[in-house]
Amino acid sequence: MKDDQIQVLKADITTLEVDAIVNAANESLLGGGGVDGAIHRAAGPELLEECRILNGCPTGQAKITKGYRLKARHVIHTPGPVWHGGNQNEDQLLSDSYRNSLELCKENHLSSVAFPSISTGIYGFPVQRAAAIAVKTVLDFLGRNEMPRQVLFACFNEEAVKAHEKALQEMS
Ligand code: AR6
Repeated sequence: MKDDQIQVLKADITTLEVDAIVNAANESLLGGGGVDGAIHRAAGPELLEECRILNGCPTGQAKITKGYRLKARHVIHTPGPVWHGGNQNEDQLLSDSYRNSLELCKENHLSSVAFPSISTGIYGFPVQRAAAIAVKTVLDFLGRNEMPRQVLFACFNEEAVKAHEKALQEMS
């Protein structure tokens, strides 16, 4: 794996110029708070119009739209799991969110994608545990597929940066 294929950044994901940014959405896909609210504000109302015709999305699955006023060409919307203590399939569902988002990149020939730390805000998933799942799922996928070529972890705070860097050091 090339050194720059995975990067951890402290960044507002709405500012990134990549082929796709991933939205930590909810099953309605009709917007919300956190990164979801920020993405909808930055993309403009056309994003919500396109989301309305998608008829929602189950937890762990992913759907793609255009990026509208964002610098990113596309938004991949995935509802991660709500944390219920760890015994309700949360780890698998979080991995599914990452893997299904990466599958959409592959299907749509998207080279670069940025992820927020899915489920670790309003949905309460512990950050270190989530980062380990995120990094493992991305490494597995990149090891088996040509696309995407570059994955960015767009962390909103220092705790998330440290968690992803630690997971990367331990696994790569
Ligand atoms: N750029 C990057 N990361 C961000 C940004 C941003 N602009 N804003 C927040 N984060 P959350 P969830 C980080 O709560 O836990 C919504 O209402 C944040 O610090 O956005 O998956 C949806 O509609 C945290 O690390 O998403 C759902 O109802 C991470 O993004 C629910 O929240 C995820 O936090 C989803 O909850």
